[in-house]
Amino acid sequence: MTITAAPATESAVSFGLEVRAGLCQAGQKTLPSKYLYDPLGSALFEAISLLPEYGLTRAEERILRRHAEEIVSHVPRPVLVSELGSGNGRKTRWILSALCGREPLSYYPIEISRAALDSCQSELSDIEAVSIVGVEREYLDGLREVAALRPEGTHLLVLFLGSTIGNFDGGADARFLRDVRRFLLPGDSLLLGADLIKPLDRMLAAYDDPPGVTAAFNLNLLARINRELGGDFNLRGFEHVARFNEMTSSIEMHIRSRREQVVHVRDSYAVAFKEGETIWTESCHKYTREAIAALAVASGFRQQAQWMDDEWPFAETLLLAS
Ligand code: AVJ
Repeated sequence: MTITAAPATESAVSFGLEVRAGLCQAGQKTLPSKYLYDPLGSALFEAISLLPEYGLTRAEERILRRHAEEIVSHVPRPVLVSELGSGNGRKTRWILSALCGREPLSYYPIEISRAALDSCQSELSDIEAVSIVGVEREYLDGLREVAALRPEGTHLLVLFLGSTIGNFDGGADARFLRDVRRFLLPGDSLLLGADLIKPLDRMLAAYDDPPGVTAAFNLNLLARINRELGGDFNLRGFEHVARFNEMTSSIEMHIRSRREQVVHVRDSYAVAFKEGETIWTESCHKYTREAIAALAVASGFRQQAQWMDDEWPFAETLLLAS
């Protein structure tokens, strides 16, 4: 298996630049959620997926395990599989196993987290007849590369699981899917996992668990800035906050400053916090089935089929590029 790796310096530079931009802007401070997944953050997310309160990952795993055969029966062959944000690859196993009958299959997971790519490759290495080619890139850059190397006559199946789509807030989800659609041809498909809206107490508990795993996952972003960018955040001066924004139908994760304080990143800049001021670190949009259907149409897809879990409202939708 080959790895298309981003030059290490390039990704370190964009992390530094995006952190600076997000912390120094006027108004609401922000940090991009994609940076939550360093090796420790990826391990903490795996722990989150085991929490009784966080049913999302298990719900999707049940759907894919139960319906993999039916899902792939809708996918035109021959097919090349790519995945936007594979994580540890555990959910993908069911799709890949269902797809690889006798003909060999190529699978291109796209991840900016090298740690996730490594665990994905070892998780899935036992599936014979699948060759895994990790692509260490931002989603759209990676998809452009994968689309360029598809053999003529081969269809693309793009997996976008785990409700990562929900991290694109404020209409960015439709824009992102339209960008994905541009790399596809009619007959290609997109399997989209989206978490559905559910009672408020259940949604809040999923993002603010009693043992504090999600809090550690969130605060690790500050620890990462300390480790990689020479920041001096005192993590005890900050706390995890999860709230539901009714207007946008999103859980928002923030990191709140417990007091007035000043933080430095290297010697190059200082960031002042007021007591109670927050850094917005993630949005997790919660969909209705109607919203998913509208999103599909708005971004150039046709809804082919949909599967749901009966314990935890979650929808897996197969979209066909129209
Ligand atoms: C991996 C993006 C789907 O939005 O639920 C879990 C990340 N954040 N707990 C989500 C997450 C806090 C997760 N996704």
